[in-house]
Amino acid sequence: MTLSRHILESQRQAPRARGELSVLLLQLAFAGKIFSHALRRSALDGRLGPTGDRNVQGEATKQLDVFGNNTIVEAFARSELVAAIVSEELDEPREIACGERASYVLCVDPLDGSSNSDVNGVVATIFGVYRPPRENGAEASLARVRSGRDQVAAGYIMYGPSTIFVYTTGSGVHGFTLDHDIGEFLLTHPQMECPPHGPYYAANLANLQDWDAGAQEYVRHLAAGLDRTYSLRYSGALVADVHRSLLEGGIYLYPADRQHPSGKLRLAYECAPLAFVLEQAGGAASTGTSAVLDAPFESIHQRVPFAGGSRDEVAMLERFTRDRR
Ligand code: AFP
Repeated sequence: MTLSRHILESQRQAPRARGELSVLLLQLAFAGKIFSHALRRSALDGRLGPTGDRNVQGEATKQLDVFGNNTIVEAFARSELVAAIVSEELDEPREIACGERASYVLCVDPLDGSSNSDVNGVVATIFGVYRPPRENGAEASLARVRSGRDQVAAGYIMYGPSTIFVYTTGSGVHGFTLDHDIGEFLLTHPQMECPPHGPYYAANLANLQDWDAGAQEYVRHLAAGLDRTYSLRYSGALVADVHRSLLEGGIYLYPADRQHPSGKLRLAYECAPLAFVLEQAGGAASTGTSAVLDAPFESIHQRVPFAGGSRDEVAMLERFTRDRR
């Protein structure tokens, strides 16, 4: 089963669908193939290392951040598929010429885990496709998005030993592995289900002293292995850690800390898309107090505390947070 056939078959389940979302998803997969090819050759082609610039968040950008961003923007620049692209690497949303008739806004983190890129570690592209309410035919814009619940599709492309495209349109989560020989994503992980609990936790423990008391006690509780034994796995790429939780169970968390009082991860193009995937697979994602998908949108690069993975571990974190408020 190719990704294209899978997307077209899902489209048939929605009789009023006009096919635009299908083409949009296929265009993302196309960008993923280009990026996957470039990543495999990045050391050979001199694409590793920093650019010397900083993005709007003040983070040093890598050449691959710029390449990933340009690949996505070019894949949509002359299409009428999206009205705008919001990206971690763009200060402002990129309005797409001719996109004014489009119903969707695309939010992307082109290169999640960029600190891994120079050490041949796992990196990923995260995407959320939003359909904001359009009163009186107004143009689709992120300013009209109320929360992550306005997503109609979300997923990620993970560039590891193999390249995997994982997506949801609200009817389960499906994973496809790129067969480089034939240039197709093929269904390898149908109807992914996140185990209700699992043996892993992922967090940057260097920040532990700066978290709120609930998060600190929660992680100490997991590490002590009082209910079950938990092993620490932290890759430096949110997607890789969430993907592990999705397949084998467990939790990834990046709580607020002194340096990041609202958390480090961005709501529109990191947390909400992964929350949609996790919920669709039977897992959960929380800000520590409520569902990430219910967090109201305020600005394009807004950050939130994030915990995502198996529903038992996420519920336990919420209990610790509540008890220490
Ligand atoms: P980038 O998207 O800028 O690469 O950020 C990576 C990330 O958001 C997430 O993927 C990691 O889990 C986390 O940051 C790593 O942050 P620390 O280096 O502070 O642990």
